[in-house]
Amino acid sequence: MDYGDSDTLRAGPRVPDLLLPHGARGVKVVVVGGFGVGKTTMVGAVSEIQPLTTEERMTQAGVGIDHNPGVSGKNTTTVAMDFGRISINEELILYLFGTPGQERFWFLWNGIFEGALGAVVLVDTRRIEVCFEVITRLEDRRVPFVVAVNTFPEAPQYPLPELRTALALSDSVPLVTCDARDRASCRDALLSLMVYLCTLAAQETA
Ligand SMILES: Nc1nc2c(ncn2[C@@H]2O[C@H](COP(=O)(O)OP(=O)(O)OP(=O)(O)O)[C@@H](O)[C@H]2O)c(=O)[nH]1
Ligand SMILES: [Mg+2]
Repeated sequence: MDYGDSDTLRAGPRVPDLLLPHGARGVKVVVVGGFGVGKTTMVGAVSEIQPLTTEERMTQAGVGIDHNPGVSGKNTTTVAMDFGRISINEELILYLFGTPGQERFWFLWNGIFEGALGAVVLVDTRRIEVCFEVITRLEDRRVPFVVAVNTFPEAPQYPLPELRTALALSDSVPLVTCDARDRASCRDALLSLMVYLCTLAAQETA
C-alpha cells in the first residue's frame, strides 16, 4: 500500500486500515514495558500500516519529575499510545497498542488494556528492574503475556534461564529475544504470544 508523503498520512492510520476484511478476526495486543525499552520502535517496525505515534520531545521541564535512569540519548517519549496493525494471515489480524513508558502516564493503561487478549512485555537487560512493576500489574489484571528481551547491542546478554529466574517468571510464560527494529523478529515475538494464547485457551476448554 502506498502512503505517499503527505502529513495527513504520516499522522497515523486511515479509516480503511482499521476495518477488518471480510471473514477476518481482529485481536487486540498490547506492547508494554518500562521507559525506553523499544515499544514504539517495535510497533513501528512490525506494523503494515502507517503507525499512530504520540511522541513528544522530552525537555528540561521533566527534570526532577520523571525518573528515567539508564536511558541516554533519547529525545522523545510516548505520551499516550502507539497503534499499528499486522496481519498474521487472512483470518487473523493483530491490532497493536503500545503503552507509554513513563510512570506518570501509566494511568492510561486502563483504557489501553480494555479488551486486550494479551501483551508482549519488552525488557532491556540493562534495566531489568523496571519491568517488575509492569509484570505485577499484568498479573493483577490477569492479562496473559510473553516476555521479549530487546537485544540492544550495548546491553549485556544473559542465558534465558537466568533471565527467567531474575524476572521470577513461571516456566509456562514464554520468554524470547527480539530486535525491536526488525520486523521479522517482532513478528516472531507476537507469534509466540498467539501460540501461548491458544495453549491457554486449549487448557481452559480441556
Ligand atoms: N540499538 C537498538 N536501539 C533500539 C532498539 N529498540 C529501540 N531502540 C532505540 O531506543 C530508543 C528507545 O526506543 P522507543 O521505541 O522510543 O522506546 P519506548 O519504549 O517506546 O519509549 P517510551 O515510550 O518513552 O517509554 C530509540 O532511540 C530507538 O531507536 C533496539 O532493538 N536496538
Ligand atoms: Mg514509546
